[in-house]
Amino acid sequence: MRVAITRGVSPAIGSCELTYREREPVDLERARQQHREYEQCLADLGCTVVSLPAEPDLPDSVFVEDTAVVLDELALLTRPGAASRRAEIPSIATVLGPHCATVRIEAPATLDGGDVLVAGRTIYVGRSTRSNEDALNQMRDRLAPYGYSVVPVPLSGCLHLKSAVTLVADDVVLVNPAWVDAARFVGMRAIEVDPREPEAANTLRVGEVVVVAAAFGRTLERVSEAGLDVVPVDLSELAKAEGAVTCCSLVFESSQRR
Ligand code: CIR
Repeated sequence: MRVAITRGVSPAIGSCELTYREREPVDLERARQQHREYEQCLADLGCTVVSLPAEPDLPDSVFVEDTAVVLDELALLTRPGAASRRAEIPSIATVLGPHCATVRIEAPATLDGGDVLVAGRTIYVGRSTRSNEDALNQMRDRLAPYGYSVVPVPLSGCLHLKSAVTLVADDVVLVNPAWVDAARFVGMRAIEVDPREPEAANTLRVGEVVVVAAAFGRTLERVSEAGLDVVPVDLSELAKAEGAVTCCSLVFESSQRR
C-alpha cells in the first residue's frame, strides 16, 4: 500500500523558521483547511494517509518531509539543519517503525529531507544552509551497500534542493534554472518553471500524477503540455512559512498490511 505520513498544522506556526521570506501572519484556520484538502488530495490519489496530531510546541512540524528520507530498503531519519526542528524526529521514528528499518543521521551531520531528491539509484543532495558535508558522507556510508550513489548539488537563492527542482517523471525534472543548474541531472529532460513563478518547481509525484501548487498556473500548464497528469492544490498559507507541496508529506510504498 502507498502511505502518506502527514502532521497537523501547529498552533505555533507563526514562529516558524524563515530563511528567504519576510514574516507574514499565517491564518491558522485557513492553513488547517488547506492542509486537510492536501491530505484529501493524497487520499484521492490512493494514499493511506497517516495523519499525526499537531504539535503545539514545534512550529515547523507540519513539514514532515524534512524529518526522513524513505527509500524502498530503509528510511534515514534526518538531523534537521534548524536546531528548533530536531524534536520533530522521535515521533516520525515511531510512526515509520512498523513500515521499514530506520537508520539515523548523526551529529555533526545536518540534513533536511527537502534537500534530498531520489532518482532511481541516484540520490541528489542540495548543499543548502541546512544540509552539510558530514550528512553526505554518512548517507554514502549507509546507502552504498544498497547500490545508491549520493551526488551533491550546489544551489543558491532558495531554501532546499526541492525548492529548485523536482522529478515530474522518471526522466524529467521541473527546474528553476536561476537556483540550480539543470545540467547536474544527467540523462534527464528539463522543463523550466515560468520565470514569473520561481517557487513553482516544488511538485509532489504520487504514482504518475504530479501535485502542483495552484498558485503557479503558468508552470502547471507547462507540465501539463508535456503530457503529464497534473493536480493543483492550494497551500498559500503554508507558503508563508516557506512550505510547499513536497514538504507536507512523506509518501512511500509499504509492505505492511492495513
Ligand atoms: C523551515 O524553514 O524549516 C520551514 N519553515 C519550512 C520547511 C519547508 N520544508 C521543505 O521545503 N521541505
